[in-house]
Amino acid sequence: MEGLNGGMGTLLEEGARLLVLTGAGVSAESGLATFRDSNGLWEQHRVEDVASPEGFLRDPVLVWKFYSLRRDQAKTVAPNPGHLALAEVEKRLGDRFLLVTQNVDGLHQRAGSERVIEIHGSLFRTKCSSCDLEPYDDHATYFGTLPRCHDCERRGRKALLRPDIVWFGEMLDPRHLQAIDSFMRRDPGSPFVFIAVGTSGAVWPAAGLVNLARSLGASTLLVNAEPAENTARFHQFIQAKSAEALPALFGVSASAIR
Ligand code: BV8
Repeated sequence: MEGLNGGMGTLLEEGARLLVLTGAGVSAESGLATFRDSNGLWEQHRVEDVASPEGFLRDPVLVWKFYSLRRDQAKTVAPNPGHLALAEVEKRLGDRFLLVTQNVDGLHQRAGSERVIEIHGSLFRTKCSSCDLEPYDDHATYFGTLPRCHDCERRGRKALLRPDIVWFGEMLDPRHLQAIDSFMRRDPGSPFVFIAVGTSGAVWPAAGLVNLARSLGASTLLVNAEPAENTARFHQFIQAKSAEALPALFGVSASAIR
């Protein structure tokens, strides 16, 4: 594991590219429950039941309550040293760095990360469930009253607004997948490191990104509190908590972390 054994220094010298994929585990130390912990915590419903188009059709009041609770909760927590270390790495690597997150909580951006692809959408964006209304920033909460699309109403149609989240059974944004693919295939001669952090490897197609990275010659590392479903796909596995492991891994001292 050339790139990482030498630490950040090696990556910087070799002009390596670094793609980091994060999951709910990276936000755990900020106080946000992961999906493995939260299943059943939300109104006794499985996440797949409320985080799906069928769930929204069946009970939009419950789904907006689920996401409104998470909007409120995400506002009360702060980025942790794991988020801040990733923002620091981006400053050092610039366009040789890409952060792909399954998280919808916005904590990476609040930590200062800018080169972020939110492949499962964002808690703090709302879109129309029917028309092509541009998703917009929305920090409001909807308990009971359901927000409706004014553009549709102007056309004489009734349509509910929904969170701009990729639900189970919905396609990921092809533009996101294209951007990830292009980054992985750029400068084929340069060293390429793929690190997954805080993810159970249970959700596809995000769980398959390590396979694409390996096929393109990447050195791959998983940093997770426990073995993941796809641990075997990684060259190296570090069992650790991300808020401790990431600053150490990237040689980001506490002083560099605001
Ligand atoms: C799609 C938004 C296809 C919701 C989310 C094969 C290929 C393609 C699809 C599938 C497939 N097999 C099955 C599918 C269907 C499905 C899927 O993957 N199902 C799973 C359950 C089997 N995939 C989809 O539906 C995807 N869509 O492929 O469409 C298609 C094709 C044609 C036409 C139409 C459609 C869409 C998936 C996106 C779903 N949306 N998020 C929301 O957030 O409200 S996924 C959701 O789950 C979150 O994004 C979350 O991130 C993710 C859970 O994964 P993790 O992030 O890994 O979180 P988890 O809790 O599981 O794990 C946390 C880990 O952290 C744990 O391992 C823990 O040990 C560790 N940890 C905890 N604390 C720490 C820590 N690690 C380090 N430090 C710590 N402190």
